[in-house]
Amino acid sequence: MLRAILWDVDGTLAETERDGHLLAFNRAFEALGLPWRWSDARYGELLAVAGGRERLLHDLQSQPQAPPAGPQRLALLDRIHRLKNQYYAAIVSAGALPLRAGVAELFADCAAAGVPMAITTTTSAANVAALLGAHLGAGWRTQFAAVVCAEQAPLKKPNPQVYLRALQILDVAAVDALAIEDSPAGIAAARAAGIDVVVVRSFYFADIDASAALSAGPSLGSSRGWRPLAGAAGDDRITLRDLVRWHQARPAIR
Ligand code: XBP
Ligand code: MG
Repeated sequence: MLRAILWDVDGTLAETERDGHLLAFNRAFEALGLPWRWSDARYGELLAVAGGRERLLHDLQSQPQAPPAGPQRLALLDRIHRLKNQYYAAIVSAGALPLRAGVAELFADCAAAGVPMAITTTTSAANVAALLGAHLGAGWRTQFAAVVCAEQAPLKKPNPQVYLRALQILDVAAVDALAIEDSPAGIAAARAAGIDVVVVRSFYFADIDASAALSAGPSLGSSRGWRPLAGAAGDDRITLRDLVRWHQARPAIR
């Protein structure tokens, strides 16, 4: 029985990578007088590394203008990452990062049906609070039975820690939960925790192999383009009914 929906944040709730973190990283590089910028394409490659700080560390290793490995490099890393998060919060509060289509409606479906929701993300609690506070208001936290972020789950996806912590807090068995994810690392993390996954394709992960997922499609805001088919009840978006149906059918789908 479907007893909890676990939401990834970046790429799933909003296009935060393309329209938030990437812009904010480049603004931080500029503000600190650093000579490099990340292109869309380069950021897409770097997304193979989960976690903004880890991603930056990975890139600094190949930046010829970065300080050599050691305390100086780590201090620069922390300055960039801190400033990036300040710019990210400013982008969010300026209203430049809308929720993706269909997300708010699925939140409402879960609330109406009394299905608990959790946030399961590798980003920080502050970034989550900025995004959800902007869209759901100051009381956003009350809409989620669990919020598990980088601080509570430092082992980042594809490690299953974030999902295992959420299941523990919710007191729900993996088989009774469903994750909504957009990235290969996120799918792997949920599957490693024994949780089935619905994949909503995002800008940077539009063409990923979603064969480990129960279902995949381009947008929660439309029932078109989903495999297995969505909208059986005539809905023109992904509804809780679709999630329940896919979850019930999982022995047949996998
Ligand atoms: C998201 C991430 C995050 C963001 C940046 O992965 O990897 O690290 O890119 O946020 P997922 P921070 O969607 O799988 O949770 O800089 O706060 O890490
Ligand atoms: Mg994601």
